[in-house]
Amino acid sequence: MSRRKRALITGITGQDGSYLAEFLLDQGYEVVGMVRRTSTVNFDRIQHIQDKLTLVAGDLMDEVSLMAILKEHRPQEVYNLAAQSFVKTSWTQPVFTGEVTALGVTRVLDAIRMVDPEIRFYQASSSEMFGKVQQVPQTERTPYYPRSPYGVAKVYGHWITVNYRESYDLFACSGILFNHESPRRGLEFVTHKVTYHVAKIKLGLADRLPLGNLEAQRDWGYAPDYVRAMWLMLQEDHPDDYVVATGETHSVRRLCEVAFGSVGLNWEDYVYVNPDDLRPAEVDLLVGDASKARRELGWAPTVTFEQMIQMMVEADLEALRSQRQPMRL
Ligand code: NAP
Ligand code: F7E
Repeated sequence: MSRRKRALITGITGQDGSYLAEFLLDQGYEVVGMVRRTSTVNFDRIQHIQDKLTLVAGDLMDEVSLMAILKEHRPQEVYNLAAQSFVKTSWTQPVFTGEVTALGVTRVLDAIRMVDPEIRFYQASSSEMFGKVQQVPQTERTPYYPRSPYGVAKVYGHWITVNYRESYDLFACSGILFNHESPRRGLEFVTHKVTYHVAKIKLGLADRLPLGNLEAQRDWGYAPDYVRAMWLMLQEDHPDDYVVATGETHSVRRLCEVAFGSVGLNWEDYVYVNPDDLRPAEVDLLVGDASKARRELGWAPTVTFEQMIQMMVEADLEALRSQRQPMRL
């Protein structure tokens, strides 16, 4: 029997799943990735490492598939990154979001309880749980006030993780991660929407960028830094919950300034407010205090907001110049 550690990642085809898979492979893990059945393959983020992964079919909607995967592959660590993760869609698909993003967590936890309660479990909690913030900055002790069906679902996923830890003594951790981005970010999220349009405008392929609320403020970090924090949590002696954030916040307006400025353009010449991009309820300000993760995990971010936005603009320019689709177009 192999002595390499084995980890299961749900959501491996997503932004974080792909970076976590790379990170765990580098640490010497065998990586099993759960993918859902689709009519066309969507492995663009993991194509470059696909031959090093074991991909298995399953779905957070289907507990039978989760039990079977755990029984067959026997991971020591499970990272639950799968979710309906786009906040805006959670208003138009609130029940589906609840099924996957909330109840899906219980399905994974219960499969672990039944198949192998020694498994260490990571739950992808979110700063969206703070919503209409009750404290600035937000810590592990800040009360939750979610502002979207997604945020509400994540609060459920968070508390069921705490509950299974306390009820069944599972090694279950929850990372309360603030927004984190990269060139692999889905194009519907605001950072990548902006950097992709900047690249198109710079190359003469577009001339306008519609956006919603320019005043919203977010604590934006770099995704590869954040997946390292997930792993660190599962290496601790005791399971716990941690905020992961940079401690800096920027508005969407500032994001535009930095992204357009990086190619010598003035954002005000191109951006306009499109009412369709506004949300029924908004999270106005997020800024996290990651002191606990710094102190207990030795975690710190390595890439600044400005560096990350520049990196995303350059990746989009390069993809467009070589006539490739950027990730997840
Ligand atoms: P993402 O790019 O949207 O990836 C989501 C993943 O979940 C995809 O692999 C998707 O598969 C999979 N998935 C969706 N529904 C599923 C289902 N029913 N069964 C199995 N898999 C399913 O999200 P991300 O940015 O990597 O985020 C990872 C996790 O962290 C998510 O839980 C998200 O809510 C949470 N989070 C993200 C952030 C952030 O800023 N990125 C911050 C806090 C928390 P397909 O490829 O087939 O769609
Ligand atoms: O919006 C504003 C929008 O969609 C950020 C997910 O990963 O992080 C993410 O959720 C802000 C919001 O991310 C547009 O109103 C303005 O205030 O990039 P976003 P999000 O909603 O913060 C959390 C932590 C998660 O857990 C989620 O899974 O930007 N905004 N104009 C816009 N947003 C979008 N998408 N598009 C616009 O045109």
